[in-house]
Amino acid sequence: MALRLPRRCGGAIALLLLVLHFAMFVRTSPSPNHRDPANYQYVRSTCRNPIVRKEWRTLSKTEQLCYLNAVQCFLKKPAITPKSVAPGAVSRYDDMVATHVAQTFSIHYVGHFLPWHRWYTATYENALRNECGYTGAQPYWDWTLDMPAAKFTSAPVFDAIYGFGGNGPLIPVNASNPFEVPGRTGGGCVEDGPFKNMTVRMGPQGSVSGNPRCLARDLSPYFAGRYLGMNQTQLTLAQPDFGWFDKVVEGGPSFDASGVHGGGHYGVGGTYGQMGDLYASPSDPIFFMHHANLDRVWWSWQARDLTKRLTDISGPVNLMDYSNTMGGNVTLGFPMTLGVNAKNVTVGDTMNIMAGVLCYDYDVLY
Ligand SMILES: [Cu+2]
Repeated sequence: MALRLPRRCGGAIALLLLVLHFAMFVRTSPSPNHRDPANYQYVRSTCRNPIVRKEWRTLSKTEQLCYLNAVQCFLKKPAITPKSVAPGAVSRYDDMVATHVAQTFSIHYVGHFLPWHRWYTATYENALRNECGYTGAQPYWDWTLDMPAAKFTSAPVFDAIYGFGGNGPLIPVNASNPFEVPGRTGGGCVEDGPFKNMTVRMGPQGSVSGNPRCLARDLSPYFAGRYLGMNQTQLTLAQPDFGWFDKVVEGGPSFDASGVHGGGHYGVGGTYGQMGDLYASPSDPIFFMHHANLDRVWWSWQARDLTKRLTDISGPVNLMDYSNTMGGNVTLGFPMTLGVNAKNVTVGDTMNIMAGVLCYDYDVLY
């Protein structure tokens, strides 16, 4: 199926600027959601015109197609990762996945999990804009709007034309497989949508040598229903400090201990889809929609008390080392890298989405 190309993605710049201006004008009055109104303006001191991230279903059809078109472009751009680092990387998209694969065990279940993925998502957003002519902001997927579980598979993000396509056909799991995600319904190659013929190359597991395969999904409405509802999101937002907040977002390593993070990954990726692969999960373009919303959860939490939470960071340097037996806690000066994809930054550089290396906002916060 050919992707229906939007007629004028770049030509919409003037209109977009108008919309952004309007959005900014609207945001100068206290918003209906939980921002810290006394402090929300000062955080923008070095970022006068943030691009505004919006929920997928609120974009116009043209905006949706422009975004999907930019992702297709990025999938075709040649890789820049040296062959010695990721021999199998062919596209710029592979460059992004490769750096996630290579760092898997140093960027999850650590204090800088959220900062690293904030910088990673912003870098992807910048690449779509700078290298593929996209003029909008990274959209987000607010999964709470697709609850309860019975509504999950009809979420707009899974639309075959104005979305990322849907599930794969059911592939049974051997009964002894310990990684059988409860409620899984697919597992095969995605059968419709713009990524039906996408070639995934990085992974599985830690491999960056190139293993061409299809994009697979294994939707579990049941699993999504357990972790992606407003109740779990509110529980997350109610945490008193960053240490607890991050733990509740990430959850534990087993399916039964997931938070909103695992809810999106296993709800979409199940057992056989890339979204369920801790290493190669960014292979599914829906990854960035999910992580933009996780970032929005974090920013929503920060915005409720900016004075404290623009600098509140903690959590282990080493994987799951919550009692610090292997090392210490992450601090604002902790360095992070995305390899060839972006300049190196520190955790502190990513704490404010409207300062320094970051300049975006969200239309609505939780
Ligand atoms: Cu990740």
